[in-house]
Amino acid sequence: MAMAAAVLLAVAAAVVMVEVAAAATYTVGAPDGLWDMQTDYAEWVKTKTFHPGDNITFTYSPELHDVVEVTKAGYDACSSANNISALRTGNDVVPLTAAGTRYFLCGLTGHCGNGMKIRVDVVAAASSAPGPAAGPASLSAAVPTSASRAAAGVAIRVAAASLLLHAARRRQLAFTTRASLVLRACVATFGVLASFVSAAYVCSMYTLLFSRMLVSFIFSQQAGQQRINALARSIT
Ligand SMILES: [Cu+2]
Repeated sequence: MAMAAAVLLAVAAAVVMVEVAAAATYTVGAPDGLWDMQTDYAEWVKTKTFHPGDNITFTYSPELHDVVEVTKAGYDACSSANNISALRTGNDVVPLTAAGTRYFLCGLTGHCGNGMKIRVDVVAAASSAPGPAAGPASLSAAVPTSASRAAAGVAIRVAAASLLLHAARRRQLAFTTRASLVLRACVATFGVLASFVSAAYVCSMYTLLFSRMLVSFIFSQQAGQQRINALARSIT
């Protein structure tokens, strides 16, 4: 049982690791900042490696900022004129679906010029070198890698599920057996107790009845004797 638990734990950990590897969510600017004018985004992205499937979240006050996805030209010129999309909920999640470079900036006047712009390089999972050159070649190379990774993930999940199911069935069986044993023991104990209690009850009832009969018999005898005595006295 302990062995099975250890195996299950290991499988669960593996599934979690696959899950983590498959999709990470980064809050832009965190932990030192957020989507604001204080954060150095060039520094922030240096410590991250973005893969297809990851998400980036822009967290900010929508009264103060927004998020505009732009082209490289827009990024370089701090222009949101020909934007790809504009977000302004204050908690915008952007899925990084494919390898390539994405550009975002704040569309409010002067903010981009003050550093509110970020370039996100999304690289294929197998490539450990984060680089800006995420061209068509690495994109096509990423396809079989991510496919095999997904297959491995599915296989691990299926194995984990069947193990869990097996363990659950065994535990259920063990539980049912134990439960029926406990139930039977309970019924037996209760039966013995109940017969004891009922026997004691019947006994005490009979004792009570008998003593009452005895008492009333004695009293009636005494009363009869007294009446006889009184009668005898009145006669003599
Ligand atoms: Cu702004």
